Amino acid sequence: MKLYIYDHCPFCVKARMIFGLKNIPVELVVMLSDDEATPKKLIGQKMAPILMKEDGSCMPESLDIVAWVDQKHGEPLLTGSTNPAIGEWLRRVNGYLNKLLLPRIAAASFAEFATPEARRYFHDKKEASQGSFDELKKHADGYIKNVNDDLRKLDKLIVQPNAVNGELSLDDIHLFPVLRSLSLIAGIEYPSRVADYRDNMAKQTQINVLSSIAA
Ligand SMILES: N[C@@H](CCC(=O)N[C@@H](CS)C(=O)NCC(=O)O)C(=O)O
Repeated sequence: MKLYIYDHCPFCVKARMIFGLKNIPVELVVMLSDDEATPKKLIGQKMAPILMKEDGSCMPESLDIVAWVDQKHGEPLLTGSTNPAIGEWLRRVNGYLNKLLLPRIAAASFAEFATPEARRYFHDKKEASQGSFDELKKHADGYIKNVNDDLRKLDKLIVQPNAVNGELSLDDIHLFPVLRSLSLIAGIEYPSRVADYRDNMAKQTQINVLSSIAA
C-alpha cells in the first residue's frame, strides 16, 4: 500500500499512526505542496492523506483510512473508550494552533516544500486564509503562553504514556498529531506526563517528532 502525504499535515499523521501502531508496512509518498495533478488524479480533489490500497483503488479521509486499516488488518487496536475532556481540550487548542504553527510550517524543511514554488504555494494559500504571517508572528508569545497553560491541563488528563486513556482509542489518533505539530515550536514547556506520552507515542507509531527542526 502507498500513503500519499504532506509531512507537516496532522491528518496525514493520523493515517500514518495506524500503520505504525499495527506494524503494517506502507510506502510513504510525500507530494509537493503545489502538485495538484497527483491528488486530483487519485481522488478528484487536492487533499492529503490518500491511501492507495493493494488493488490500486484510492481512499481519502484520514479517519476512514484509520478505521479501514484497523478493522481489516489484524485484530482491531483502537478499542478503548474516548474521554470527552480530551475532545474538549483538542477543540480549544485547535481553535488557535494554526495561527502559531502556519508561519513556522511554511519556513521549515519539509519534503513537500522541496522547490521554491511549492513553498510559495503553501505560503500564499495559508496567508490568504489565516492572514499575514508577519502579523501572526507578532502574537506568537501570547499563543505560546496559551499552549503552556493548556499543556498543564492536558498533563492531568493523561492516564498512561502508551495510551492517553489507558487503552488505545481515537483520542490518541487525534491527540498525538497535535503534540507532534507543537514539537516544531521552540520554547514550549512540557509537563512530564505530556513529554512521556508524546515520546512513547512517537516510538509506538514509528513517527518522528519535529524537535530537531524546531524554530
Ligand atoms: N478531512 C480531511 C482533511 C485533510 C486536509 O485538510 N488535508 C490538508 C492538508 S493538512 C490538505 O490536503 N489541504 C489541501 C492543500 O494543502 O492544498 C481528512 O481528515 O483527511
